[in-house]
Amino acid sequence: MVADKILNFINGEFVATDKWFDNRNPISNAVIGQVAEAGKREVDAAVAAAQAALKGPWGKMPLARRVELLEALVGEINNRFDEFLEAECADTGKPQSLAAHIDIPRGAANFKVFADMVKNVPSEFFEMATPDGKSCINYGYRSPVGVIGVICPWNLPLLLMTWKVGPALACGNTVVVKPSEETPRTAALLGEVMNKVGIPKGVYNVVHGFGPNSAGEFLTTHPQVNAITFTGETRTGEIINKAAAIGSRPVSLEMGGKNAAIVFADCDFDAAIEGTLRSAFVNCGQVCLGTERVYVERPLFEKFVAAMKAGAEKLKIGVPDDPYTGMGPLISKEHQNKVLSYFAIAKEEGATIVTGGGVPAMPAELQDGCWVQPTIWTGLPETARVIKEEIFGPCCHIAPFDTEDEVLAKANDNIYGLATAIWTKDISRAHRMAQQMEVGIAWVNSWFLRDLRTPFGGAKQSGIGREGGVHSLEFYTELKNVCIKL
Ligand code: NAD
Ligand code: 6OD
Repeated sequence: MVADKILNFINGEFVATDKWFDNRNPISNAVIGQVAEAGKREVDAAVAAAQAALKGPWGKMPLARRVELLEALVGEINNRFDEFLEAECADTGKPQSLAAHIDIPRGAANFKVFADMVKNVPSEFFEMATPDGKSCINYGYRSPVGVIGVICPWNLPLLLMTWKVGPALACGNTVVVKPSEETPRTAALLGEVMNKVGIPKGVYNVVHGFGPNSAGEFLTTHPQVNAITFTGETRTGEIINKAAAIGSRPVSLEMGGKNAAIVFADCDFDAAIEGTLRSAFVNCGQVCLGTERVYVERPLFEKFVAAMKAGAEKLKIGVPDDPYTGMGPLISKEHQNKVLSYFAIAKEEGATIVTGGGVPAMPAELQDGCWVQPTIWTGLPETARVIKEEIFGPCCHIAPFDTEDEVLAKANDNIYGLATAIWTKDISRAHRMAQQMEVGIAWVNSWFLRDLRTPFGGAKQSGIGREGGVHSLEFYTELKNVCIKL
């Protein structure tokens, strides 16, 4: 059941405040709940609870017990799968078929993978001869960093929150989470799960609110927060990076992208179309790794554009519980206005609109929803704003290319460097291209295929740092060298 009052979760208790903001469902823009906004007082209480848990039961807990509790969390998320699904779809409007396949299972898997990781990860060891003819040994010992401030976006709310909270807790830290103001439900629901499985009070805290002069700013500027991990827009990441500089606190920033797909004429055509349709339109184009620029080798260009158009026009736009829905709404009216403004800019810049470019006709009860059409453009110069700037909607520009050098130069000519998808059957070319792309993640003949042991993060203005596998351990632990003279 979707609750209509969404509360902060501090020291194991649900906490209301005297300031509320609306929670809306993007399919109709209807208000479906009220969220208690955390002020300075609640953020202070959450950070104090997290510090106390660190020095108390959580900090003193043996690793094996911590791992058991994290595994129990996975079981309990799965027991309450339908509640998480309903909450996530109420906040985002995304198709249940998508959230049931990606958001909720990954929300659980993020705890399992990092519980396994901390159980099994080895430590480095060196032995050295000493001048007195004896020796010493050195080994690396990992301690938690402390209280981690976790600032989350709205596009994959549970998945991207637990992607941080899973490794943070596995490494013995405590957390204060600030979900996006658009998507507060699953973070709050996870508080119930924490209590149910017996995670000690204060280990997991949630404060709701906005960024500036609200919970986000209060949390990231709090001197008792020992490290900050953030996912969101690059502009916001820059503000958080400045806040983290006070007190020299570590930051991990996962930020915006303007990802290019590169399609060679020798590709598996059907796979390239399926992958590019998904990377442009899944989650209504609101995936940081999604493709907004597609470069297609000239002999394949016309056929590729025609197949993309057909695929986009086949997508059923609809509500979450319709099993045939292929695409839901954008997250909010504000974001709809932003995406539509880029649709207008594309027109002004002289784009050929292959398909879409507006708002779809919807039934009366959904007319105020945040809908846009899947949109494809061609014909723009590389300098066009819709080719340079992140839109974060269901749209892409498709351009032809003739040579590898040409396409590499175009694909890399952007301030962002998050991800790419390269489609070719030539394995040497695949390696050559992947190695020269200025990105954190290069997929070949696939997209969003994730092994959580691998490094994840962005180059250039797409991010600072890597998480995933042992790279998460680097961020969420303080690595100490212990040197013992024998
Ligand atoms: P956003 O930057 O607007 O908000 C993200 C979070 O930051 C929210 O919780 C927000 O309340 C908070 N925030 C805003 N201002 C703040 C401030 N001054 N201090 C502290 N907190 C503040 O991003 P969004 O609109 O929620 O998400 C979409 C963006 O996220 C896109 O740019 C997308 O590319 C990016 N993203 C990146 C990744 C990645 O892994 N690189 C993943 C998902 C989304
Ligand atoms: O799969 C992940 O771990 C991850 N961080 C995905 C990010 C998607 C961005 O929207």
